[in-house]
Amino acid sequence: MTSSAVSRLSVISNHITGNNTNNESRGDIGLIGLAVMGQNLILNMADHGYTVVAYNRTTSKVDHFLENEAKGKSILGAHSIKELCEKLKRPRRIMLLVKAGAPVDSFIDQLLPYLEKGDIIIDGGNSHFPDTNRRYDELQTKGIEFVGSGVSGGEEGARTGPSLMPGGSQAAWPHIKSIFQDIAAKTDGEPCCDWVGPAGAGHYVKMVHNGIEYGDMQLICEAYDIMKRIGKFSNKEMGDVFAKWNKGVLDSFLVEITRDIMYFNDPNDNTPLVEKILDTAGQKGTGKWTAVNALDLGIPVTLIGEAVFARCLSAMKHERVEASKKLQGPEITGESPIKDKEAFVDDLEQALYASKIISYTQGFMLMNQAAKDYKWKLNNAGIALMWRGGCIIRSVFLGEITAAYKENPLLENLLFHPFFDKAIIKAQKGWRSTLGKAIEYGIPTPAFSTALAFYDGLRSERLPANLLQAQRDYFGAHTFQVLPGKENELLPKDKWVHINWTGRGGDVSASSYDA
Ligand code: NBP
Repeated sequence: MTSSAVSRLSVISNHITGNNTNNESRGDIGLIGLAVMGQNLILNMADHGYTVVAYNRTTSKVDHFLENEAKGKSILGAHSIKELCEKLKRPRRIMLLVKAGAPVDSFIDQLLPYLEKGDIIIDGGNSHFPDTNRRYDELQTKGIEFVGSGVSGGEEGARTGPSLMPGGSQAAWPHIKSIFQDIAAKTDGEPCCDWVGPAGAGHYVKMVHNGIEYGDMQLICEAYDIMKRIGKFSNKEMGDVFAKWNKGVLDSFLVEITRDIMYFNDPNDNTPLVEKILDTAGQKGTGKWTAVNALDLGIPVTLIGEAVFARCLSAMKHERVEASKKLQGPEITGESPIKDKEAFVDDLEQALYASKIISYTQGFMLMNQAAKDYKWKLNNAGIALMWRGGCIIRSVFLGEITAAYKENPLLENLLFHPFFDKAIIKAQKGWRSTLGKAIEYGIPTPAFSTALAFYDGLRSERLPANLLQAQRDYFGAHTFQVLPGKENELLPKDKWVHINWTGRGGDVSASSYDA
C-alpha cells in the first residue's frame, strides 16, 4: 500500500474507532458475490492493502476462493451474513456484486438486522437506477447509507483497475473514497472514479455508459460491414485498418479488440473465427434502459436507440433468411466497385469519428436533462474522466470531452465546442460519401445514418414540424403556434390556436382562428 493510502486508511480508522476493539473486526470492507466481478475486485482491493471479508450465497465458493485465488492475501472468509458483519470495522462498508434485481433486495434485507446507523451498503452491480433510487430512500429512513456504484471494465478491469461511478448517500463518500480511488483505473495519474451525485445518479451514469457502449459497438460493426461488403476487404486487411485507426483519433479499447478479433483465426482451419459466429446479437437490457429513458425525458438519443434496434433485427435470423430470398435490392457481384481503397478507408474513418461524436453528444444531452429533471448536479468533465480509463468505452477521444467540459462546465452542447465543431466540419465530406455508398449498395447503416440525420436536424433552423403541427390540428384540434415575423403579423401571436381546416376555403386570417 502506498504511504498516502496508509495515511488515508488511518484517517478512516481513527474516524471509525467506536467499538472497534474486537480483534475479529479487522475487515476494511466486506464483499458479497464471488463471481468474476466480485472475486477480481476483492483481489484488487487486497493488492492495495485493504483487508476484505468475502461472502457468497453458495458458501462453498468462499472456501474455494480462500484456498485458491485468495491464498496468502489479506482476505478473510465469512460463511454467514452475521459473521461477515462481525468481521468488519465500523462503520461497516459492504459491497454487493451480485445479479441485479431481487438478489440485491434480498441481501439488503438479510444485512439489516446486523447493521448499525451509519453503516454503508454499496451496490456495485448493474442495477436499474429507479431501483437504486428506491433502495436509497428506504435505507435513508433506517439510517443506513446506500451507494449505487457503476462498475465497468469487465473481469480484467475489476482485477487491475475498473472505472467506478459511485452515487447515492454523500455521507458515505468520505468512508469509501480512498478504497474506490485506490483500486480504480488511473488516467494521467487521476483515478477514473469520482462522486457522481445523489440517489441513483451513479447507476444512471453507468446506464448511459452502457448505452454509449452499444452505440460504439454498432458503429464499429457497420464500418466492418462496409469494408467487407463494399470494399471486399479480407479480415487481415480489416485488422490492419483497425490497427491504423487505433493509432489516431479513434484510439480506443473497442477498436483495439476489434483489430485482434479480425486477426484471430480458427486453429482448426486457420480461417477467421469471427466469420463463423452466428450473426444474432444478445443484450442484457442496459442499452434498452437508456433508450427508454431518453424517450421518457424527450431527448433524441437516436444512435443508442438504433443500436438497440439493430440488435433486435439481428436476432430475427429466421425472418432475415426468408427475406433475403424474397426482397430485392442492390447486390455487389464480383469485384469491389471501390477503386481507391485508401480514400475509401479514410472516408470511413471520418464517418466513424463523426458518428461517435454525435453519439457522445446525445449521451451528454441526456445526462444534462436527467440532471435537470431529477435535480442532480452532474459533473460532465468528471464523468468523461471516469470513462477515460478502465471501462469498455475508454478512449483517447474521452480526453477531449473531459477537456471541453473542464474548459466550460456549462457547455450547452458538445458540438458547440470548437474542437468538436471543427472535427465534424473536417469529417463531413467523408461521412456523407461513406453513407452515399452504403445506400447505393444496400448496406444497412442504422447508426451512421441516424447520426447524420441528427446532425442535419440539429443544424436546421426550420424543420417540417410546421406541417406536422398543421396535420395534428387538422385531425385532432391539437392547436399550433404561429412563427414570429412581419409576414405573419395578421395572425395571432403568443397563443395556441386552432383553425377549421376544411370549412374556410382560402380565407386565412386572424379571424379564421379560434384562440
Ligand atoms: P453474476 O451477475 O453472474 O452474479 C453472480 C452472483 O450473484 C453470485 O454471487 C451468485 O451467487 C449471486 N446470485 C445469483 Br446469480 N442469484 C442470486 C440470488 N437469487 N440470491 C442471491 N445471490 C444470487 O456475476 P458477475 O458477472 O460477477 O456480475 C456481478 C454484478 O456486476 C452484476 O450485477 C453484473 O451485472 C455486474 N457487472 C458485471 C460485469 C461483467 O463483465 N461480468 C461488468 C460490470 C458489471 P451463487 O454463487 O450462490 O449463485
